[in-house]
Amino acid sequence: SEHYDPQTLQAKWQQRWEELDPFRAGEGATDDRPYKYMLDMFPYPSGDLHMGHGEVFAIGDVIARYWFQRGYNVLHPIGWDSFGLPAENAAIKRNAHPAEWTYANIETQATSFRRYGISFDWSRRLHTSDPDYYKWNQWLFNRFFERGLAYRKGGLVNWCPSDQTVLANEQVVAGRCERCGAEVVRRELTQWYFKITDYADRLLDDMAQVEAGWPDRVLAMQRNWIGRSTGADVAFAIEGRDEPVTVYTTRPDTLYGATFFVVAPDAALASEICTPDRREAFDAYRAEVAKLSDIERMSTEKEKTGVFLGVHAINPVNGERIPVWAADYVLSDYGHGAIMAVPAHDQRDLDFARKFGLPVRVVVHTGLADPGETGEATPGEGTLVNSGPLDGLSKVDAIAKIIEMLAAEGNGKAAVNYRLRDWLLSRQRFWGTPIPIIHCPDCGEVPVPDEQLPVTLPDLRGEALAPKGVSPLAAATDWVNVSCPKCDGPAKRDTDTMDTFVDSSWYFLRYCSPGYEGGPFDVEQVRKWGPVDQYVGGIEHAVLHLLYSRFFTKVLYDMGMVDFTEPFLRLLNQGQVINMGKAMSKSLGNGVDLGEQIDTYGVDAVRLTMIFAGPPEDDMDWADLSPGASLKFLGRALRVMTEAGAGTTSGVPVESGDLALRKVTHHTIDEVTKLVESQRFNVAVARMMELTSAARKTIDSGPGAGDPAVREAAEALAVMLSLVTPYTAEEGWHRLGHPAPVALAGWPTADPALLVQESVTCVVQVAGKVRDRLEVAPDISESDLQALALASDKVKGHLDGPPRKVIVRAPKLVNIVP
Ligand code: ANZ
Ligand code: ZN
Repeated sequence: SEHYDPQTLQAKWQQRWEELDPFRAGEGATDDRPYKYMLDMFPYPSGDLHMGHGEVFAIGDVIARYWFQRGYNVLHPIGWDSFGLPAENAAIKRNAHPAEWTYANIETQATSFRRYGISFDWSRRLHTSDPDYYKWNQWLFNRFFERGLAYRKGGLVNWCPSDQTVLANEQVVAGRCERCGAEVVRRELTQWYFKITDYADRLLDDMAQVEAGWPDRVLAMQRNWIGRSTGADVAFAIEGRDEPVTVYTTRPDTLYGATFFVVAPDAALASEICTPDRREAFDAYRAEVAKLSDIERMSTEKEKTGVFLGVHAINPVNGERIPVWAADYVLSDYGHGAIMAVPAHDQRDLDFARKFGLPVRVVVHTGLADPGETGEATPGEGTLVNSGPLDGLSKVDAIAKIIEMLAAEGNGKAAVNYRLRDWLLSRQRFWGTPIPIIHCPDCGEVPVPDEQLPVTLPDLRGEALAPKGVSPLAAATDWVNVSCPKCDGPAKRDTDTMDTFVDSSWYFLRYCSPGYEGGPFDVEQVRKWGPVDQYVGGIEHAVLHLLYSRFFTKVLYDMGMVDFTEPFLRLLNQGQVINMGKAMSKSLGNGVDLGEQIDTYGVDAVRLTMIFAGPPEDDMDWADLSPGASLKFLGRALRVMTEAGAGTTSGVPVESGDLALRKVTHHTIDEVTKLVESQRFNVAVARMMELTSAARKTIDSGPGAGDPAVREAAEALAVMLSLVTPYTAEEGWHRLGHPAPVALAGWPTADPALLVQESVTCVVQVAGKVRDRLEVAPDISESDLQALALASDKVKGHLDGPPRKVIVRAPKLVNIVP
């Protein structure tokens, strides 16, 4: 038998595929195949492809290749998310331009992708750092600006002291920079924002459209991030202040239990109402709080701190005077930056009350012990007490009634609140899209006119890019100083660049018409291809990228540019590849190298190992897997295809072939089809392996390789294997005598006549004696079999009432104890 050498196969077929270009998405008017859009999250060009890429793209390729085989017109594009900090840091180190590192890495990855055999349409390749891509980021920014969805404001922002740039809330994970892990601090800065909060309700409500297609975990994370809650706004008068102060509460039913009032120390209100004798204490406290992150401030573990501001608030329902404090656990940019504190029913309020000796008043009787004594707040359901007209009501009824009462007096109303904040998009770094705004002393913020786009980056390199807290662009004075597009007077360009998440928020639309010059994308093409049918990528994007893309899609919908409101119908989050328990990543350097694995075992064995390791969502430990065994299997599979190709006697109809093998083949086709559709790719591979063994058996100890059933099995195997191991499948298909590539051979169909399962004889015993024999399906359920046995006349004749016990061992035995 022939030696199986993966490297030779790779060289041969990679070149053939490049000539044939079989994966180009069809655009012709005559192409009436239905459209499918398969998208993998595009890579960041940080170096060569790693094991994680190996996995995502192997999974995505199974889906894309299946669709090709099913006769769809498939769009399966590739591009690079090529702006960002690592390129800039590398450029500083090497005294080079970030583009040099970036585009060299892109070429490395592109070469690896070709070798990896992914079914991309290479003609649609894009790089977000190309001016003809980022031009459209700027164009879109201008549209957002016109619609009031891009605006500048001052305020406290998240600042990464190591990367020397601001971060969006979404990029701060547990108080640290999502990218470099440094502890994030707060800084006062004026920055550009996208008004994603305008879309909060739609971002929540439209999730119904993807409910069935997205992992529950991701849906939950998005819901949480948006964080819609319902409750009431309640106005409290503050003694000595003309205007009342509004608080947001999810529990207006507990209003009679408010025993103090808390203002965020960093809110303007705190400083405004603080009395002179408390000023010194307050200023010192505020300075301390400024050092803390929101996460630290909100932590339930943290010791409560605060200062009394010297004034009192008036409870609108009972006129009670309650002290006003400043405390860090109240955030300035959430709700209204002030709260009514109800220590009996809110744990943080209770911790604070106990620390500072403030009263605790139970207003909802829950049946649990007094929080003032136990230190455990009782936030649950119950019956209202100590609450005047609310007494005796349930929580829900009390909420409705108090809102009615407050509204009648003009002291409050029902309200909705969100955790979501606007998307901060300015970055003080170089390698990104310049914000297309010109600041004019007379005209203010003036967008660069569309016809002058793109605003390209000035040519800076090396030291000039070193982080210094202001954008490196600010130093490029020739670039910065321009004349105002409106009044022609001297003006300056905005020197910040956009968050690179802007680039990835719409790249999937650009793929539909990558060279289009009339706009970010050709609306007609997007109408044909969009939305993405299947998206594959990592869980780390559960909030960031996916939320931003959903937001962009909705804005583009409102602009009339797309006709759908959700960009990705189905989402698959692949598991991680780990090595001996440790997550693999370039930065940690504890990984197995994809290139080395391929050199040793070949592309197909590596891809097969990844797909066969388990369900695509599960993590896999490379140390537990055996690419060597995959390689052996591929050798066996190719031998079956080779022998079938050489052995077939022509002119013998397949119907006369070995029936047992034919049944296995058709069952395998049937099952693999269902398994691929339900994304159980590992089980599909197991079935292909079984088919290979069955064909081997027919060759060796059955009618032999010349039997037409062997050819039928080998051809089905080649097509099914092409989803996972394209090189082996292509070579096998070729040896079976087919001149055209296997990738477009067409998916095999199972003959229903060959799927009928034979019956099994089931013995029915009553009191240990055989009383009947039933012919049943081998996969009959226990309950069906029991019903069938009890319905038998021969059985009934030996029972004079309902049996005491029925023991069912499907499909072969039912034992009845009368
Ligand atoms: C009184 C109360 C009584 C509350 C009670 C809760 C339980 P979510 O669900 O996250 O929206 N809150 C309001 N603004 C705040 C701010 N700026 N910083 C910190 N906490 C703030 O939470 C809403 C609840 O969080 C509000 O309801 C308020 O406390 C607090 F038994 O008001 B509650
Ligand atoms: Zn001007």
